[in-house]
Amino acid sequence: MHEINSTEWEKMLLKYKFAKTMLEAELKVLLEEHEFRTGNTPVEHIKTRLKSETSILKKLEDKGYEKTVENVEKYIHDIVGFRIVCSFLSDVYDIVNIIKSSKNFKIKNENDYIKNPKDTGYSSYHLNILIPIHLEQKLEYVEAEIQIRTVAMDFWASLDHKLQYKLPQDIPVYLERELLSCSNEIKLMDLKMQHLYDIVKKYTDKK
Ligand code: 0O2
Repeated sequence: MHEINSTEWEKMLLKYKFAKTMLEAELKVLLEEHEFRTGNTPVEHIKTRLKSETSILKKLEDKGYEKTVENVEKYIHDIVGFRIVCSFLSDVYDIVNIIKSSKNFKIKNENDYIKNPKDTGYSSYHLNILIPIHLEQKLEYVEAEIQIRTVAMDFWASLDHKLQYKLPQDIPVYLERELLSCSNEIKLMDLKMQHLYDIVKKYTDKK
């Protein structure tokens, strides 16, 4: 095993770029079909990104692995990253089911950090999928991470990310506690909004 040279980077990143394009197209079709069938628009917005070389190498280093192609493919699960931000809690689970129903990729693993939030207070539904890509007449499965969350969860995660990145050292305990308390308040807000949504739906479904 050797450190990654520039040709290997180019070839590897191309594969992830193709996977991102395929996933964008597939999601567009799945969501439009859902909207057509139900009249419901569950998605507020979608953010996509390819992790930069610098971030990939930093993550490998943080995890204690050598900087090789094999290790990138084995240990970095979010080179292709999608974040789907939904309006209501029920929309998150609708989106999860829509994605799982696709025959065009495999589910590798999933984590429901909404039912079981991280100790930090982080909530989101994570789906890691495998996208089939044909390269040089060979079939390969390329991984992508999809984070699905409500607007409220996204608000918390974005600000938490900003605050933590500004800190030169580990986060102080009292800040940790305050962030957790904000996350709990946001959870209540999501539940209240869901309740209101359910009431509104009862009225609109009657029509
Ligand atoms: P970034 O900059 O958002 O990409 P791994 O994927 O290998 O890091 P693991 O445990 O398999 O590790 O993945 P996990 O925990 O399911 O998902 C990691 C990602 O979730 C993070 O990616 C964040 O995007 C998000 N996340 C997890 N915990 C927190 C948290 O406490 N606060 C915030 N704001 N986001 C969180 P990265 O690569 O760490 O960061």
